[in-house]
Amino acid sequence: MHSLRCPPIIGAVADITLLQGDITEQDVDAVVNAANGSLMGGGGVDGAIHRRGGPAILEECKQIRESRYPDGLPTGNAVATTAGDLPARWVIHTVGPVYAKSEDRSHLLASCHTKSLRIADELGALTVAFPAVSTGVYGYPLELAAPVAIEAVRSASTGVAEVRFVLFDGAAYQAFEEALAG
Ligand code: AR6
Repeated sequence: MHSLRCPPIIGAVADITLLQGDITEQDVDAVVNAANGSLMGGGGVDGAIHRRGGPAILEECKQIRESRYPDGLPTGNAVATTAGDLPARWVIHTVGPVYAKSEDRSHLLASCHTKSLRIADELGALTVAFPAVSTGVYGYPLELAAPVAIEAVRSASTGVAEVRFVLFDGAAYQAFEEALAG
């Protein structure tokens, strides 16, 4: 039996959808993890993904650290691993910026989204779920992060058909709804 893998349709834009819920339950090709540079897990969405996805994710993260990023994954970058026991096929780990009042780090937050979509294209993922990167432990205000995330996805040239922002609570959902309308 032959299988044909189509190249990503570069030049296309993804449909953006919003959902209030838990990203670990999403039946998509890839879920994006709001990781830290160590790739060794943590709290928030990172903790939830590793808990529900099981040890296979951490194993692959360790290999990536050893082989490609001995000093850790730089902020604004992304790498992919298996999704282990999650419904998704892959986890794309990205490192968002820690919010700082004294410095505009929005380009790094935008980069998390464009680089994650680039990895999704390399994998052939058609549906990708993002959390609200940097808006938890890393302190990025939702009303600042949401428009950056939406604009980065809107302007990305990608073969991904659907980008689903999965927002954990009502406040995050509202911020993304306003950014999408704006
Ligand atoms: N599904 C969807 N969204 C979630 C979930 C979930 N299961 N759990 C939390 N959120 P955070 P960051 C939301 O802190 O700010 C970790 O320790 C949460 O409400 O997970 O990028 C890492 O290891 C918030 O809106 O990520 C890093 O050290 C959003 O996900 C650091 O936190 C992001 O919150 C990264 O901080």
